[in-house]
Amino acid sequence: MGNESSTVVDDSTPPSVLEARNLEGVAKYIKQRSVQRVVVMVGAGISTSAGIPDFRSPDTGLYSNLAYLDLPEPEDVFDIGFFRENPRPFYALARELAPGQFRPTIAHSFIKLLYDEGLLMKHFTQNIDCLERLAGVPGDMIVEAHGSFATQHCIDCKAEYPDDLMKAAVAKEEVPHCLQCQGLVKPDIVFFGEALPADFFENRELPEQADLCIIMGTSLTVQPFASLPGLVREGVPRVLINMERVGGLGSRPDDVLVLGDCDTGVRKLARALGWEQQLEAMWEATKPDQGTREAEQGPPPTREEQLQDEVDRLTEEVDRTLGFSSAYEERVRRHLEGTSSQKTDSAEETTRRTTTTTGAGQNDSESVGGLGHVFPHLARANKSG
Ligand code: CNA
Repeated sequence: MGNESSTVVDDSTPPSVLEARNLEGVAKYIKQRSVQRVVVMVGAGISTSAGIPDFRSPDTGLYSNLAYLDLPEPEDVFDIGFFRENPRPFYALARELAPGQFRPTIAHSFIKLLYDEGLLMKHFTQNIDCLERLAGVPGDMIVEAHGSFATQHCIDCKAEYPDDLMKAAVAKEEVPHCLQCQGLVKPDIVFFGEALPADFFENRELPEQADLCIIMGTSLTVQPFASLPGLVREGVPRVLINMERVGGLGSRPDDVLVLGDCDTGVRKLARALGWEQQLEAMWEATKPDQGTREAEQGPPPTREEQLQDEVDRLTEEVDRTLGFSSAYEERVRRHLEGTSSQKTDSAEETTRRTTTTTGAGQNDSESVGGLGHVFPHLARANKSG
């Protein structure tokens, strides 16, 4: 079993199909039952080890950091009504999430391995980072339930917007405007209140045909995606690999709960299947080419530069903590004085309010407080502005 941080929760209910309610039992089931229709369902938690924050993890999740921006609700960053008023927080986030800067995790490679082994029926993802594609999973095996950055349209006249202009806008932290009507342009990511892509509804029933379901890195709180595990037939094992128990998983006799990080969980399952080396080799192949990287980014940092970076990082961390507490104090004070509860209703006012709240008695680097590590470009933007 090794020293995995993951804990297999094995309750007293005897399984009906599995030999045991653990990953060894799942591996035997896969081999002995010639499993061929595995449905995988994932969320932001499979990408956190790539460096992309999820939404809801305490402290590290985007919502705890976006809260500092003083949005009416952190979810508003993905709300179409809010976007119309103020698209900037979304574009700050877009730059962080946009494909091209992150390496797939070993959990993404595990999905590719399932495909190579001929077991994958469909991969349902809520993620917009395209990392499964980068890991080599073919596009027609993936249902991007919440859309992706692959295309973008004007939210008013619906005209398509060119890819190259979009990439440039995201990289430069600019809000792109429609070439035809000057409306706001948004990547075809599904915002709260918007319909899911047709692909989701066309494939939604597939879990009913699955002979195994693997769910990883999701809080299963966003509907209708969260309803997918419930469509898996009784008697078909469902494996949850997640930091926490979610979505009522564990309630059926053949549910297997692997509570811990996705990377450890998939490594453990691969080991039980005798696929460990293949998995590691597959993940290794996702490393960006070292030569190309050096050509693009210059030589690796010297020891002195590394030490300076570490000092800067620690300094930012201290600033961040201080920033949080002074901003909080300020907000409480203003709240008590009854001056802070006004909702702004224009993009300009929202920006101003954020700046006012965060800027009270702080220097520039503190003015984005805890967001520096999530939105470093905001720190730069504030400094230059
Ligand atoms: P969420 O609600 O933030 O939940 C994430 C879940 O993953 C939580 O239960 C965490 O405990 C768990 N988790 C976090 N890290 C790990 C880890 N390393 N190993 C195992 N479990 C972990 O995110 P959901 O995906 O459930 O919510 C759906 C939203 C998130 C979708 O609309 C996405 O578009 C959106 N999102 C996507 C990305 C991305 O594309 N990478 C990033 C942030 C948010």
